Amino acid sequence: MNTQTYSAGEAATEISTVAVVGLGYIGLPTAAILAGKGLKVVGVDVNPSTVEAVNEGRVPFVEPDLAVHVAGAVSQGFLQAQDEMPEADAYIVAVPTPFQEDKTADLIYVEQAARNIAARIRPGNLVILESTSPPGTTRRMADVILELRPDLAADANGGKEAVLFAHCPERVLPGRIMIELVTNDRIIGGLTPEAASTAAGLYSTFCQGSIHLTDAATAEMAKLVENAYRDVNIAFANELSVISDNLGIDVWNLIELANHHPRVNILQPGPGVGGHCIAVDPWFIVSADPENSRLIRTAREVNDAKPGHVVAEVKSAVDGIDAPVIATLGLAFKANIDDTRESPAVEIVRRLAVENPDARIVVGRSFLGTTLPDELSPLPNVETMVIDDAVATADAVVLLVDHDSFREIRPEQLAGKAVIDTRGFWRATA
Ligand code: SAJ
Repeated sequence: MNTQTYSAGEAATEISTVAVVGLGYIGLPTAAILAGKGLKVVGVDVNPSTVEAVNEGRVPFVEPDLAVHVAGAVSQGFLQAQDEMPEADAYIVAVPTPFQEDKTADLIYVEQAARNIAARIRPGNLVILESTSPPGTTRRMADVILELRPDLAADANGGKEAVLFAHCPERVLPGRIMIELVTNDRIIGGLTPEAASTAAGLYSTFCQGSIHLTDAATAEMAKLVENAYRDVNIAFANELSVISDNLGIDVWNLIELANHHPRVNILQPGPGVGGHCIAVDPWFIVSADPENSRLIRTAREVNDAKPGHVVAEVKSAVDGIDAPVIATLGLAFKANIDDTRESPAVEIVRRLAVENPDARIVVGRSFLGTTLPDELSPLPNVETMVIDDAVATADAVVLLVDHDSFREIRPEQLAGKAVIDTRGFWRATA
């Protein structure tokens, strides 16, 4: 299929009802934005507390501006949530696609959504997969539906009536979702050209960026490639930080200087790479072609090894202190959000606690308050504490996430303590 591009507002849609399947970090913002454009949106989720929260106009997680969109859409009657699949003109599937032990994608939630859609779908309907998926998943989702509905086909042929299937990968950055949903360009890959252009019509109701049309497998791969590209670049920065530590060089200074070159733009090292996207998606490429994905695999391994490097650094900082107190700041996978999925910060705290049973790990309260993630709550030597007390009581302070609120910690509070700043956070304010 040739690549075609739509500009904002160019395509039209006859779709008036949309079911958004999965009300998580992508599904709920998308549902709220579509509802804000006057489409009738039903959000479908298996979690009763999510359904209840949305129907009360509340959001179950922290994302700037989302709450106001959801509350407005629900109060005006354009958005409601339920656990059953409704009939709709279009279905948007935004369910998790986790990876399994062997790093291959687990498509169980996509397949379950497909089975539920099969029971409701009518000729002419559109089904869009938004979940990040290995190449071939949109086709597989269509196959699950069409096996259950032999009266329908992905292409009108043999007397069957057509339904439309497309992949439209989400590309928004957590923390900026409500802005980027509207302003980012989108890629839409159809199983047929008609499916792609019909999906473009739906997305053009809110997307102000350009919408680029292609086939489904290319769209699936494009999304994986975007995140693998970022992972490889972060791995470069993380590898530099380890080399610099060994050579006694300040990596932040080094990167800042190198980035003055007009064609060099090195990213920032950190405690590792987390989140449900960049830490996961590159593996889908590796499992699609293990032999030829050497760089992508190595980047994953470099980033996954970074928490171990931080743990070793902290251990050496408190070496010789009897029953040390270690304050850790931040548990989320990145700044100013409450999402701890695949978070290197959680992994570092867990390992510090398990590998140093005599140490007390005090987690400074930020986005999660007094709640510890499941990986940490059973550990006897981990507790939360208000930030000032955690810092005051600690022998070593480990900054794991660059939350804005940590700016309130004054330099004199850190005096005389070992400071392990994995983000170059305090250096930036110096
Ligand atoms: N990180 C660094 N150094 C950096 C940048 C990031 O260590 O210079 C770390 C972060 O701390 C975090 C991880 O990488 O642990 C990922 O953070 P991120 O901000 O790079 O990306 P995500 O996971 O929040 O969102 C990414 C985005 N993809 C790209 O930028 C290519 C987003 O656009 C996607 O929509 C999202 O993945 C997704 O859902 O796939």
